[in-house]
Amino acid sequence: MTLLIRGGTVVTSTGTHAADVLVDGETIAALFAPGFGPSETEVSDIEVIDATGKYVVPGGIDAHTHMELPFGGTFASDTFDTGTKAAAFGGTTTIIDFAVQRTGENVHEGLAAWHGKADGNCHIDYAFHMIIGGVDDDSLKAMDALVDHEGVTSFKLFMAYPGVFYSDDGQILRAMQKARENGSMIMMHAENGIAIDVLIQQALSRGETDPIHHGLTRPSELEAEATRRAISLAKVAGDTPLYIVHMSASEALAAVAQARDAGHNVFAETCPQYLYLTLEDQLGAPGFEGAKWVCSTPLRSKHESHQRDLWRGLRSNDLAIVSTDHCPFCFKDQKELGLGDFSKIPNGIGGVEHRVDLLYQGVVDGKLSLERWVETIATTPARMFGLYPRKGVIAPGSDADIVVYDPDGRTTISVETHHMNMDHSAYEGYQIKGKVDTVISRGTVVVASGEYLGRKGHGKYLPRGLSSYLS
Ligand code: DUC
Ligand code: ZN
Ligand code: ZN
Repeated sequence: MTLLIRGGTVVTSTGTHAADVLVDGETIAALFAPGFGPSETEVSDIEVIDATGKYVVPGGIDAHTHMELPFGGTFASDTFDTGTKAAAFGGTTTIIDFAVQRTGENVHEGLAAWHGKADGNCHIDYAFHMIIGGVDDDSLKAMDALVDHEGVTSFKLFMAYPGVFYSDDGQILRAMQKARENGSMIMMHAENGIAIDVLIQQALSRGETDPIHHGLTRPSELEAEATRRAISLAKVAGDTPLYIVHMSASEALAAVAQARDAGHNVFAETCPQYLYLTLEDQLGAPGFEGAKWVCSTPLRSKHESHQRDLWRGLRSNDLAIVSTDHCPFCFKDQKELGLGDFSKIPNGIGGVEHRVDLLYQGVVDGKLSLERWVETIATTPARMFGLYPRKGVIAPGSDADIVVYDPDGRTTISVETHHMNMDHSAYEGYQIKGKVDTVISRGTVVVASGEYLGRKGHGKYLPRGLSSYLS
């Protein structure tokens, strides 16, 4: 099948220009100056997509999702089937999910389990990072094997969640030294979990059980402290590439900016929830309502500078990527596990369907350029995690993962209309001045005018190379 996307404005990380895009099979064949592409009479079996007045952008890459993650006595409520379909609706054509090794488990078995969940169930392409929940001789050896043979080239460690995923400083240093040897990236959940657990116990003993105390017991200073410590350990390990996930705090961002200015291989991402939602307005909602927004790192105070600084960090590239940390839990029976004790609320917000739209709203609001929108949602994730130039760019030879985005369309986010397996929306009622019009995954139209045309099993596993940003 040949597709011609005609009349649109192609946006890439480096510029915006009118062009027609020809897709042959699963890949992009050519870009033409407007009107210079083939006509219907010249090519048989050609489908023309009229993109007049619309942007033509690379399919979104969400580099941080947790389908079916076991957490807090339950599982994230999206399967690879429901979650990747929802992602496609929202203009995301690749996810990088986190396979899990928990303390005491075997890394290879953890990865195999993740393949078992995803294989044959995905609507869009997918890749894996690996959570290393128990750094020891075996898991360090497994890191080499994953880089060399499995296409897994990034490893997440946790400075939070003692007893679950937590690594101490010695374990972190060893994993960083290993990553330095094999060229992979260390991704860090940077919060001082030992200190946080003390604050949680003190709050609970004072009878402070509401969801807002989740945020109050995870102060931004403890995100910053962990971020600074992670950077120091990465330096000591030989300047290991370090990627701080789900950054929410100004002080942590300042630490990353300082390290980057000094020339270190330090990168960071933020997520839409930290750009739009706040401790007071969401986590502090009356009664138990705030449980919907319990995630870690937590939402920050609107009376502090965090959101302003995060938007600025996105513009300056101190924040390289916007991912979702998609980790949905239903309110009923899942978030409710923490009724009367905020520390038992499963941590996570679902948003895989809304990232492209929510960041486009940043363009509308004058906080990001169009090119930077594309860069932070697609191109940089591809480069950062070894998928470029197959993904993340509209160029001949790249996979035909393309979104036609309508700046004149309107999107209202609601549980009534979303496709994620969640009984509420973290962004209920949010209005976006833009709309995903058509979504193409490897040359197949999977969404057109709100209608779903894709299929479970279309999505393929993407073994990844090393990051393009590292020598
Ligand atoms: N943070 C979350 O909010 N959920 C899953 C894991 C994490 O680090
Ligand atoms: Zn995390
Ligand atoms: Zn996460």
